[in-house]
Amino acid sequence: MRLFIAAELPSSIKEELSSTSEELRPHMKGRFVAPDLYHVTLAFIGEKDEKLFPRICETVKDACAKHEPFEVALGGLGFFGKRDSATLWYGLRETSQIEMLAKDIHTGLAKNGITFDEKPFHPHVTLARKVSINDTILAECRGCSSGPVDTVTLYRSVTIDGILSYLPLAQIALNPVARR
Ligand code: 2AM
Repeated sequence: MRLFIAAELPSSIKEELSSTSEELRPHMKGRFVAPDLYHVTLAFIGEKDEKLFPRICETVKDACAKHEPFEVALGGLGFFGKRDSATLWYGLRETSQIEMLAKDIHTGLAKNGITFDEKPFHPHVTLARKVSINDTILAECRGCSSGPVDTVTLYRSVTIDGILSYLPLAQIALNPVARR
């Protein structure tokens, strides 16, 4: 199973991402992500045996129990990779809480012997892949919506008939009384 752990975004942010995507399409060629797939990856675990599933779930539960729901806000557009075949994303502002949550998940995974992609955490939402970057449009775009993150999902990534989909295997709520 190809697995990753992600923070769910509030609908206010997803709606802005979806309408920005529609505005960008005529200006940047690429494979735009369907709005129902928008998420912020907290840890990419990759291919793992099914028998590790309970251990991964427990790790996510333990980390989520230590965190209250928090606000995130959209920042600006950016990209990874080459300018003619880039991954286009929206960054987040006010990232200290999502960074602490990701850090606790990473620590738990490592402690429980679950390997994951250890590239530095850069909270973002991928809007499109294989994009030709248009600098003017990139600089003009600035997100304005914000909203709460209150759920973390363990996803299985599958491609069926060439169509990528993310199947939620477990949804874990953040803990409203974590700090009390
Ligand atoms: P992306 O949004 O930057 O493309 C499922 O593939 C999710 O895991 C995507 O959100 C993807 O990030 C993220 N991810 C992080 N590291 C990855 C890796 N090494 N390979 C594939 N996906 C990765």
